[in-house]
Amino acid sequence: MKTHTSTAGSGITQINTEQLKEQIIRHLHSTLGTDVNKASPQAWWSATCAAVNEQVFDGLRNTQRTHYEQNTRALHYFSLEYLMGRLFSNNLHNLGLYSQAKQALSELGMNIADLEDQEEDMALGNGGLGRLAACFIDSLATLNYPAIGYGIHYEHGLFRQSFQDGRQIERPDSWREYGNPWEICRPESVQEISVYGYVETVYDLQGKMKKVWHPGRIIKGVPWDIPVVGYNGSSVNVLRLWESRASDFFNWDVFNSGGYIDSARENIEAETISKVLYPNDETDAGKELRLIQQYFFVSCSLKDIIRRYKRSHGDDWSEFAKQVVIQLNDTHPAVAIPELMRILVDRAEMQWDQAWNLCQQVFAYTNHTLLPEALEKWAVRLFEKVLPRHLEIIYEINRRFLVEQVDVLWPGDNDKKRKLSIIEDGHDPMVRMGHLSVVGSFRVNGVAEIHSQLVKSDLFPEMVALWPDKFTNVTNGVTPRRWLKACNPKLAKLLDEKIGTAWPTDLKQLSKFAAFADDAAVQDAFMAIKQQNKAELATVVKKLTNIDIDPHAIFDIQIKRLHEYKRQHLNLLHILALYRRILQEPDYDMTPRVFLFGAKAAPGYKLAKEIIYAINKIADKINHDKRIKNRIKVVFMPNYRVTLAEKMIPAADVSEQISTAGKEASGTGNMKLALNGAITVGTLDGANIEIAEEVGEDNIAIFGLTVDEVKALHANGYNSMDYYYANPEIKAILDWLETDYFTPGKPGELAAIKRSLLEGGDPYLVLADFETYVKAQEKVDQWYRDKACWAKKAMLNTALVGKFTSDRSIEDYVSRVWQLEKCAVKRS
Ligand code: BZD
Repeated sequence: MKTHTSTAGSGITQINTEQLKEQIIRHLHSTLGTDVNKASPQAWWSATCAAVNEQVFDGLRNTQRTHYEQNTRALHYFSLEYLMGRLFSNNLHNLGLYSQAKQALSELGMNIADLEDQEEDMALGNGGLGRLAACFIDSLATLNYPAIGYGIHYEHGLFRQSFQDGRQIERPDSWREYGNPWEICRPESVQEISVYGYVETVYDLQGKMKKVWHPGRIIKGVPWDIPVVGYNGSSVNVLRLWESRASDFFNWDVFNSGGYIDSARENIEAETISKVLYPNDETDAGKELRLIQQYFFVSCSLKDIIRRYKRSHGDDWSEFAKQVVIQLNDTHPAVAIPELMRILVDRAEMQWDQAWNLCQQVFAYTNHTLLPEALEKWAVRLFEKVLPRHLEIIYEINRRFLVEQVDVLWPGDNDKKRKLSIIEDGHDPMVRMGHLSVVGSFRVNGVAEIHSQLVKSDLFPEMVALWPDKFTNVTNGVTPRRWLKACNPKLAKLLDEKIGTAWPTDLKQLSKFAAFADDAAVQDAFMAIKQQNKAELATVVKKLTNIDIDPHAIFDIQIKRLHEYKRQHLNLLHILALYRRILQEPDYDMTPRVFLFGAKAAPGYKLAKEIIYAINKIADKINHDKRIKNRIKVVFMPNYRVTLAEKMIPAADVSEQISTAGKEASGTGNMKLALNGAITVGTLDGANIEIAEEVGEDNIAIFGLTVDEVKALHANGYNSMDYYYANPEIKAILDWLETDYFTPGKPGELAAIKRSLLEGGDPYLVLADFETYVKAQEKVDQWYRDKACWAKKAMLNTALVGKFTSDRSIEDYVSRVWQLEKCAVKRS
């Protein structure tokens, strides 16, 4: 019998297969109350998690003690979303225990893959922004930076998607219905927060004015800690998520006065706050509950930070900005700025200037979007109702900003004041959260080079004039532990053999793999792995959709949220063009291709849902059309999520990154797919530009208008009708959508797409980019015909995207924004 021993690093106890087996059985008995003969897979999974947690908690204690003893400066990442996915195999990999666990379980008669499937995804996020937060906390722990993630402990994460007659159906996600082994409740750190009510102006005995907020409701925040295990067991940091509960104090009052029902209602209302994640990405909901969610987690988190600070510094605030830096993941947590001001001015009785100075040293803000509809604004009346004192504070921040900054640089310029004001004027005045975030932060960053440039030139040009040094870039990245090592074990093994095992924490090492790009034997090995991954995905596809796909076809994958700017409908028009060509020319020569989609549409986003419906209907028609001879297959995978991404990405040949230039801030799926050897078909948008720089133009299929061309086209008046009449293929395809060809007996069911592209003016320039897109796809088809040529390009993609590790992003944040020191964890 082989006995592996863990290679885990300093913070974690080493353990071997035999010890792991003993621990699993012990937990089956004493934690799960069952035994090996009758335990369900769920019980085996829980027992294994409990065994893993013995190592995790060890690391957690060591890390927390070390940070406390060393009194380290720490990053506090504020994010409304964390899209964690599953933690089981990730924690095993990061502890260096995966192969031990696999062997231990196998000796106990269990298959590790079956146990992995027992776990629900922790889907507490919508898309890129939430997944980025998850990659970042992985890298922070791996790099030994003291950091804590703060967010909301949603009872229901992102909805589960299924299709009924091709239409998206949403069902609630109950990810922790039967408990979650990875989280620890911390009742000792409960916080209470206030909302609603009114503000009273009072004067003390010296005649000094004070503002007193009399809240209308008090809510309890209960923290749940999720250990974040660094790779090789370096540090174990914490993700602290707040759950809302009714405050005991508040409710007993009502209860005692006989208002049992009222008390129950208030309970429900308080608990509603952390009930569900808002499923809108990009467009903002603007609803009262969302503002309360934002304030709830921000206020709990700030109080938590201050409690910890006061433990070592008492009421002396002089070290606060040295100890604490807070990153705002988009504007969603920006209410932290007035909240910290309130705590400092109203509670700690600090002078305004001193408090403001402190705030401006503590906060930094990441922008993730330029889409106008996604720039968060709150109606002043709503703010006043929910957070009356904070609105006053925002007005004061704004007044001083306009007088002391704007009017000094542009004296008497009311246009500038109107543009820069945190309060947008109008019949329904609004609080602009982006403006507030820029004014209240010491640093502002975009998430890819071009995006950061556009943040400066198009979004906040005057703010740049005021504070040129405030603005910087940090290009996004992804963790190679989850997105290569764990999800693509065969490729990981090949890399280990060819370039050594340092790449998971030093991804630039991958460039050594470029030396093998012309080596026929390595090409064969690389392509054989891709082939096996494709065969495995074909099995998953069959199981989920009952569609047969050929693993020898090109696997062309578009996985991301459904949004017009991401242009899944451009992909669809290309599919229709190929289909039509085959029908018109039965011997049309093309490499067989499987088009795979994975995407959720926001439940209220009508056109996005119509696009899903159209893809499903067209898929159904094409997949059953014998004349196609399997040259095209179309699959819409239901319920796209992290776990499905982990199965699709290793199997991709082609990565669709086809947003309108200037609209996709960065993208991170583009990085994951290239890392796993997919060739990008993409526009010069977001991080695609930097991927192209890294892999070289021979190894990526770039098409479409550039950002400048997009701007020029809009400026000169874009008319999509011109393309409709000028290109017979476009006309035929769009007209096709109006017939009942894909929806027998129901003509017009797919017409919404045509309408948006013609009458709707085609805001995302689908028709303008159609022709070059089709050409790029033809080029890809030609490339694929030459196996050696394709293998080389695919291998070079893997080899040359080392820049896009989230470890590099974190080091960029550290040097450009956070100024943290690494802290090696000592074992007790
Ligand atoms: O953030 C995404 C951008 O669209 C991507 O280009 C970028 O790569 C990632 C990470 O920086 N933005 C989002 O995912 N945004 C949201 O999910 C979101 C959620 C709620 C409200 C508004 C936006």
